[in-house]
Amino acid sequence: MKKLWMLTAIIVLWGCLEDPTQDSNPEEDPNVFLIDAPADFDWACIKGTGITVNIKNSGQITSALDSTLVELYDDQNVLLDALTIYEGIAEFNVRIPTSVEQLTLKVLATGESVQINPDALTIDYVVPDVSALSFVKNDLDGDGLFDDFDVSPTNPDVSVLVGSSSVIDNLKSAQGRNTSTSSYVIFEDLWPSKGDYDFNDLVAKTTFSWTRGKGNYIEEINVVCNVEWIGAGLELGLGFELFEAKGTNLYYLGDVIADIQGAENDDAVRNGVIAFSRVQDVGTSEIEFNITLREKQFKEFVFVPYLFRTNDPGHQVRPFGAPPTQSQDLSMFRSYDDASPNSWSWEEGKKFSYPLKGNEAFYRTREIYPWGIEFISSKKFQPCKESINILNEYPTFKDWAESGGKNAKDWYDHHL
Ligand SMILES: [Ca+2]
Ligand SMILES: [Ca+2]
Repeated sequence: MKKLWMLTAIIVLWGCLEDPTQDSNPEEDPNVFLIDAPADFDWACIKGTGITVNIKNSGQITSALDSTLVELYDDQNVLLDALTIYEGIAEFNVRIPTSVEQLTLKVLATGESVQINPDALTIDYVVPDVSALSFVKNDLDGDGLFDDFDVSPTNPDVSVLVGSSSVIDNLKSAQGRNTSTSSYVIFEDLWPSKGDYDFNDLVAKTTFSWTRGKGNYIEEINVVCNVEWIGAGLELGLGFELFEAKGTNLYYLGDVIADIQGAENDDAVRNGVIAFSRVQDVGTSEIEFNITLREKQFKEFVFVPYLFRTNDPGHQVRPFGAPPTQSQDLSMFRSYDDASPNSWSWEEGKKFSYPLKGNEAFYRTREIYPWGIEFISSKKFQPCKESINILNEYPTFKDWAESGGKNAKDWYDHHL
């Protein structure tokens, strides 16, 4: 009988250890993270969209605007991207907030602006009158873009630049463009255990700029990374993995980075760049790095962040639905609170829909909760106070998640 009592006591004690929240009633504790999100919710605040612009005249695709520029702007009039028209076509692939409902296409050769739906896969732009076009058809550096549109008319490696890095600030202001928006990533760092959902263990803001050369291929990428908040007691590093992007898909590239200035290559992750290895060393100072690419590798890109333990780089955390990097310790999946798949492959050319959803999604709990969330905002994000969960500081977050991302798409712009 005594043995049975002891066994009962151990079971009760074990129950307490396993679930420290069991005493609190979720209905009564205002700081419990309780969300009933749809099973296929991907926690995405950003959508990848592919928009093909066909330049047309008399019902046919025309090359009348070839070697001139077409630009795409968001609803805040921020330049998203710019492309040289080749054979009457320009193919945009941009990442925009899911809240954006209208984009503006600007055709520089005609000076016309057209409002477009971001979900439109194809746009026909009709040249009103080909005979009225009056631009000078001179391409001094032979990069495929006429001098009057070329940001650097004597440099064959640079025809277009997008963004606001210090390197290109002068050129940008000369063109009268707005500064670019920034991507944010916010993390809970206790993966594979759940944290307190204040999502403030690391808050990083990243701003990308890039140059395009002949054929619209990306030549150089400039990255400015600001750690906006560190709530972590752990020693953490932050890396970015580079992918080619087309619409909602990401593609694994070969080894495309020729040179990095201002940051380190991650030897264990193909096309991985380490912004910093220990956040305590950099604090909230700005980190800027420049990546030079091998020739003609890709036209559109996405960097997916990975948070890692300084002293255990295989222990990583990524935004919901990001696949693991090559250096993630796969044996950690499905341990503690994690409910990710436990295998993945990284071969060149492999594509996947980003973010991965449902049973395919990595870095998710059994309740389909995330450890990391990304968003794009032109406003300054307010990190949550320590151990106050995000539901309490961002009042529309719950509606956003429970509606499967249909409502309150810009929850991150509405702090309490
Ligand atoms: Ca040129
Ligand atoms: Ca040029």
